[in-house]
Amino acid sequence: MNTVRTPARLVRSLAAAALLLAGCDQGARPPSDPYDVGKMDLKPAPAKVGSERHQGAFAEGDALSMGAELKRLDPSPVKTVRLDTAHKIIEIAPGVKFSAWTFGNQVPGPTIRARVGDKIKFSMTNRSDEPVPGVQVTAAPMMHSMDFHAAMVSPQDKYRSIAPGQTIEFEFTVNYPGIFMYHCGTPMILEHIASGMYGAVIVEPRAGYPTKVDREYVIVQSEFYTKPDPEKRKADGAPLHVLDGDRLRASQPTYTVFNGVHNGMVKTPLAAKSGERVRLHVLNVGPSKTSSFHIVGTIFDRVWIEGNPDNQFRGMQTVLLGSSNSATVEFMIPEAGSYIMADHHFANASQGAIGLISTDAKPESKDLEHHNIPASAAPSDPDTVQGKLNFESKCLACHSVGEGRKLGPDVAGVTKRRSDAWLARWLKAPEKMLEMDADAKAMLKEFNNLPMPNQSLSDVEVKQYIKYFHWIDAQPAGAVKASGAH
Ligand code: HEC
Ligand SMILES: [Cu+2]
Repeated sequence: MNTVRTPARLVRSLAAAALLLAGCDQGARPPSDPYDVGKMDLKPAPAKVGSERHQGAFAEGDALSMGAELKRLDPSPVKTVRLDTAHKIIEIAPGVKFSAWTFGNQVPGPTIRARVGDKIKFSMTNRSDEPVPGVQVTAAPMMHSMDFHAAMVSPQDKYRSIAPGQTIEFEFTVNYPGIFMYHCGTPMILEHIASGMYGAVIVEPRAGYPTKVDREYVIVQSEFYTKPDPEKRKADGAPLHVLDGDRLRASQPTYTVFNGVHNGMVKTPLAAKSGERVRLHVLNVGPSKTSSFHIVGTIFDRVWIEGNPDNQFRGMQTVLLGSSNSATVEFMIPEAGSYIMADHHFANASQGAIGLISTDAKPESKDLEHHNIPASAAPSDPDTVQGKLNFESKCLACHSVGEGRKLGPDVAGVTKRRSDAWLARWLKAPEKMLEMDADAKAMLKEFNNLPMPNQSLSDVEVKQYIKYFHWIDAQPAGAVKASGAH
């Protein structure tokens, strides 16, 4: 374009520029760079490695979401996060039991949500040497580590490998907004990632997102490379599958999935209503394939590449994600229907990278698929729902619902053998009850003198667990099952 500038205009613009410069001279700051390294925390304290092992739940922290549904941002500027490594048999497709290595006892690991400027206080015990309740076969104990793409730290210090039984602790501040992968960085990294050791950190801009949405979910795409166990071992009566090293090195997955499950979220779609605006945080962890993420029936109004609103595209049909690339996408659900999320590399979709966002979905059941818990009756009262979610994240390591005893008793029927007052006292301070209450003492004996650790529960949480227990006991026998060890 040719704009002819008259001398008068030129003079005016020069004068304006001069004024601006003069403004600077008088102390007015230029617009500040949100990524000014001067304001970043780039000197976190050295990591600590110790031999005291953590024994409670494998994942702990208010900033964690366990499934596709993303919890609201926890307002605390310091996020205390524990993700222990554990070996576990997971079901990646109907009947396909896979010997996985995990963060937080699930694949993908829990999602951490934070805001730019927040400090993450992270700790992890390598518990790969622990027997999994109810399962005979697990992988041999081994070294593991944690590599956070959301951090700016010395990898030699923070991301070092720790031995079974060791605990590592380190802190870092999240300096950039985005959706960042985390994964195990212990050689062979490819094997550790392909075995399930990954998850997402979602970092909001300091001032929040520029748009408002009705729903928010996280989708993690990944590949599994499996073969039937050459030793023909079984898990829960089904043939065990193990990592196929040849397929892995040839980038030939057997399954490509969303949130750890073949056709993840087809049986239990994500919920949305027509007219609503939905935000999806999509991370492709690979380890080796690219995703062409698409939703049949709508258009991405906004795409923030890597989850940072500074990297914005409008009106996109797909978003291309290499290994460890991510995007936040926002779109409308126009009319009633089931909108299909798929990797538009259709070879990948045919391996299971498919899910639904549906106006018919029951919101209460959407988290179930992810936990490998059979979809069954679901509560609707908010306290009961919260009690259930908390139970699934904090208590399933030691308890089941209707699936028999694990390290602790099966909680099905607990409201029939204990009063609410007894349960409240127990949940608040099991160690005190074990000192003075005869029933508690008898129970301790029955459970191999393993005392239930105090779970530091608030009164509200205690009330929610008790409500959930009452809800379980009001269902027809056998209708509710949760063991977390499938
Ligand atoms: C590390 C394992 C562990 C974890 C985690 C755990 N518990 Fe327990 N729990 C036990 C054991 C073991 C017992 C049996 C009593 C004992 O030996 O201390 C028990 C007993 C109980 C009982 C009494 C059951 C009965 O039959 O009367 C309830 C209720 C209970 N736990 C609830 C919970 C809740 C809720 C959580 C999660 C917030 C939880 N537990 C987390 C190990 C655990
Ligand atoms: Cu590892």
